[in-house]
Amino acid sequence: MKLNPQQLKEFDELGYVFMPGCFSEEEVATLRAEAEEIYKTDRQEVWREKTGAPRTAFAAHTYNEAFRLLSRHPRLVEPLQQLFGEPVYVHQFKINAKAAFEGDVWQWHQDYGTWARDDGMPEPRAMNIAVFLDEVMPINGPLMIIPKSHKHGTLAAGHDTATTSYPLWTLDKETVTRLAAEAAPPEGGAGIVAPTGRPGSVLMFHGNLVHASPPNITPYPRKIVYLTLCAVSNHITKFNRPEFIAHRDFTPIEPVADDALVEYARAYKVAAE
Ligand SMILES: O=C(O)CCC(=O)C(=O)O
Repeated sequence: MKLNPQQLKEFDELGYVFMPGCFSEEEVATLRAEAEEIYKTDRQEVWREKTGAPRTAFAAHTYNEAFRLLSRHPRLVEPLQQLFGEPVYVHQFKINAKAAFEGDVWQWHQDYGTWARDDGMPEPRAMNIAVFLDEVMPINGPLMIIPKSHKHGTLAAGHDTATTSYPLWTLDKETVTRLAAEAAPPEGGAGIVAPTGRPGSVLMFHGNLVHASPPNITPYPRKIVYLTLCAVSNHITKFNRPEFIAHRDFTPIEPVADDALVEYARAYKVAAE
């Protein structure tokens, strides 16, 4: 699958492309069920909120077949090969839980800020692709983004190791206020958007796009997979973080067949009956 000229224009201008209905409910239901099972394990890759609720599960594509297929899916991989003009590899893979009542905040940040400072990634030629596993609503801790903020390069940031269980290079309030004011429509309104939608929706966003998410105090969980793909020639040069957080296998991804997840979901259903 390739991005069309309109999507390429939007990506350049706004820093993101939102694709509702990219995966069917049949494809996503299996991933959702598998994610719940992974959160129950005590693997080192499963990180928890301060309350003990799951926060994120790293690297599930290395030990779970459904997520392996997702990480190589042509609907996610081919648009990035197109944008970067070369093969890509998996830099990071997370299933963020944002658990009902307990999912904690993600402070304002740019992903590339962390990849550059912690992992020595040379250029912002890597991107997060968010795949919604649950319905993402305005009320259950959606991802919030500041359109056009990717045009500002990599901004000054502080290393936040205190407010949540996951260390992150975060932006100060003045910077976020300025960027949101710049992005606000001239007729008035907010300069921050929160794409919402059904499970199976996909959001691709530039590595320098500023984003965050609030806590989830609702009974509705909000699981999102973040697949981070990096251009192979732009691979990381520092190995400070554990391998399961910042991967060191720079082998180009060979996409699987477009129906690989449906086939897996059908076989999974038969096995469960
Ligand atoms: O899951 C979220 O709400 C935010 C995740 C995020 O910002 C990230 O992984 O960089």
